[in-house]
Amino acid sequence: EKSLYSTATSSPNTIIVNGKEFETDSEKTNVPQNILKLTDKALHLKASHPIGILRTLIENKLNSDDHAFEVYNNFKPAVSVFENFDSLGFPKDHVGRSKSDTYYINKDHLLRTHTSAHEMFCFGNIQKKITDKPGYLISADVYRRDEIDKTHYPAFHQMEGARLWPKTEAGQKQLKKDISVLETKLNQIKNFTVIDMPYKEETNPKQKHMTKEEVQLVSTHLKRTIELIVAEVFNKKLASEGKTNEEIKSRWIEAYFPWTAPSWEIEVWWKGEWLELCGCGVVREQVLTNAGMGTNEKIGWAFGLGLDRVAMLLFDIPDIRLFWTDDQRFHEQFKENTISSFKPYSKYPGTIRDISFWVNNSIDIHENDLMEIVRNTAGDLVESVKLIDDFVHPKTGRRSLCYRINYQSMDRNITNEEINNLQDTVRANLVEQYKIELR
Ligand code: FA5
Ligand code: MG
Repeated sequence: EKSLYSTATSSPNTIIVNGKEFETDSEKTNVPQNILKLTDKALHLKASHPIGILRTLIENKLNSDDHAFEVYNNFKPAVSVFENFDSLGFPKDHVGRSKSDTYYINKDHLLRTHTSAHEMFCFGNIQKKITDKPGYLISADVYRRDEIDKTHYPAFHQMEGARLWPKTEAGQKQLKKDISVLETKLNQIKNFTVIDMPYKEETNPKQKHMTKEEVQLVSTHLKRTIELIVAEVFNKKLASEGKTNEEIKSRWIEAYFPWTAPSWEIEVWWKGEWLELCGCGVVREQVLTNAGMGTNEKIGWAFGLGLDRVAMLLFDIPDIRLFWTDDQRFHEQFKENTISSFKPYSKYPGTIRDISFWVNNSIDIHENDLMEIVRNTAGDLVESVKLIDDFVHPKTGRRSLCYRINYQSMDRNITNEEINNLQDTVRANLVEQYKIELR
């Protein structure tokens, strides 16, 4: 019998991630081969790939004058549960830790779900004076078990940023100076508006060890930094379309992250909707002390920005799966340091297949489990999977689900026979693993 987790390159009880071997276990291991294959892609390092172009654009902007940020772009995606969750203060029962949301390599290791997994290490480098820069930027691929559609893929990219100042009078003076540099730059950008609200401690509590003024200063520097990134990126897009006078509108909303307080998210108005770009906040002291710093030593901020959706809109990319294609007709369209508009090379028609079944009441099936079976079977030939019917039979009390799968290739025609085979495999796997009854 073929196990989901066995590979040609390793024995059944181990898996290899970026050349490193890990023991698997029956309790936690749930990372499939088609996801492991993505861990070697490093799209953010490709200078003429949209993700790489966007990363470089933001790095250059942030490091343009004072070079305050150490840049880390080579962290591998296999990290410890401690790095990804514990070091950041995630509660033990946080949903993000569940197997239905996260790809586990084994009980102690997982594919990072966000670049914040490296905060402890990078703050540690500041503490140990391995770098003399007060801030850092990390870009990397991250992994989450998720639904499938045009804007969701189980792998995407984030850029993490952070910056610290000494919690002293001299530190505050420096912080004020740094803020005025940012404000001068922002004042020169005429087509950018931000909706922001005064800081509200009741709904977005600060940490006890910080004064109100410290929170005010750190968060002002944080917000102005992110606003500058947003203005830069969206102005590049407008310029590439010759629409330099168009308004860019963004807004700040309150948020919550276990390792920042207070916390926010920024959204940008684009084509009629608010697009969530980035979560951020004032770094909690626990993260700094976990990295070896003393209490009351430093204060600062951190942010985590999603690169894929921004790249989709900057380069007019209609489907997030295109980033991962090997098709040259995609790659030949992009050039280093250049924002350009993607021209779809061909569109093959999709084919819809529905699957209806009675759920087995004694075996839990999470929607992400179904997504994964579909993806393991059909890979990037799945365009989307959607729940179209969910009902409970009034007499028997049994639950019936119906999912609609759209099979579509970005680069070739798929035959009916091929789709039938895929669909049969999906059905058989569902029966075998979740003991459902097909209808
Ligand atoms: C985080 O991942 C936090 N680590 C961000 C952070 C860092 C907060 C440092 C505070 C301090 P969140 O899950 O909201 O937060 O993801 C951050 C960004 O990644 C989102 O704003 C969004 O732009 C992007 N993102 C999240 N999920 C997806 C997805 N499935 N596909 C594409 N982009 C996504
Ligand atoms: Mg979010």
